[in-house]
Formats: sequence, C-alpha cells, structure tokens
Amino acid sequence: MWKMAKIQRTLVVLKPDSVGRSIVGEIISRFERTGLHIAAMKMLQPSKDFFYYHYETIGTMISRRGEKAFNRQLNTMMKMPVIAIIFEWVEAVEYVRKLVGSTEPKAAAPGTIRWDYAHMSFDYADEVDIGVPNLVHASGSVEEAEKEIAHRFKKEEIFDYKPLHHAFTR
Ligand code: IDP
Ligand code: MG
Repeated sequence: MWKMAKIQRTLVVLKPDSVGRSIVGEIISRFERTGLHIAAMKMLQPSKDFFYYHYETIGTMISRRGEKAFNRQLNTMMKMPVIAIIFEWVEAVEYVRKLVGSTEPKAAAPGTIRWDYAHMSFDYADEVDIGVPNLVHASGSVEEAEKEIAHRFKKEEIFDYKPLHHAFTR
C-alpha cells in the first residue's frame, strides 16, 4: 500500500463562472501543477434540491451566512453547468482551501485562485443580488469533504491509481 494516512481526497467544484468564462483548463492546471491529482471528474447541471443538500444540509450555510445569501447562491449555481473534481494528495483538504483563497475575492490573498481570477466584493454581489462569483468550491474540512464526495460520486466513479510523480515521494 503506497498511500499514507495523510493522503486525503477533497471536492472541488468549478462553478458556473469558471465554466462560463472558459477558464476550466487554466484553473485545473493550478491544482495539478502542485502535485494534486484527479481521482474523479464530471460535468453536470444539478437541481436546486441537489445544491440545497450541498450548501445547507452539508454546508450549514443558512446559519452561517443568512437565508438571503443562501438563496442567491443557489440561483447563481444554477446558471450554467459545473464541473466536479476530486483531487487527491497530502493533506489535500487544507491545502486546496489555501490555493483557492478566502470566500470574498476582494479579501483573498494575491496568488490564490479567487484573487487571481476575480475582483468582486460581498457588498457588490449583494447589491446586484448574486452569490459572489469566486470560481471554485472547495471542501472546508475533512468531514465536509467526505460528505460532499459521497453526495456526488459513486464508488466506481472514483479512481485509485499512483501518479508517476509519486516515484519521487518514497
Ligand atoms: P466557501 O465557499 O468559501 O466555503 P461558504 O460560506 O461555504 O464559503 O459560502 C458558499 C458560497 O456562497 C461562497 O463560496 C460564495 O460564492 C457564496 N457566498 C457566501 N456568503 C456570501 C455573501 O455574503 N454574499 C454573496 N455570496 C456569498
Ligand atoms: Mg463552504
């Protein structure tokens, strides 16, 4: 068994603004170049109920962000298809969140995806009645990742393989 305990899987969703702007390849490459590898990937246009489960049942968004922000986010996620990806590697959950950056693009650190590919504030998004377009969803914790992956992928859709660059890690 080549997998160590610290190897994790995390869910990334390329949101409608990534798909709509045709920058999916560019964003995926930001993850891949760090050594994360794709364990599963699919394009889909989920229902509102599906996003309710994702953002509220798993993500507890209403209590954290309020009902208004929640409803806006659901509508925004329905605008176009999304691409769901499972990335795998060492402590992937925390690492991917760091690559993605904080929720509000205006506040995200330079060099993160949410800073480099967007310029938007919560205030502006609220004013124009949208969920803030910040390109990607990334699981917030190991527990959230496990639930989100189970919600989106069947076991047979997830692939277990040893990427070639792992030759340098053992
Ligand atoms: P996260 O995506 O960084 O984990 P969450 O609090 O889980 O942030 O919120 C889910 C998504 O809802 C965010 O990524 C963002 O797109 C949107 N969102 C959250 N809060 C607000 C807000 O106050 N105004 C506009 N959009 C928001
Ligand atoms: Mg979240």
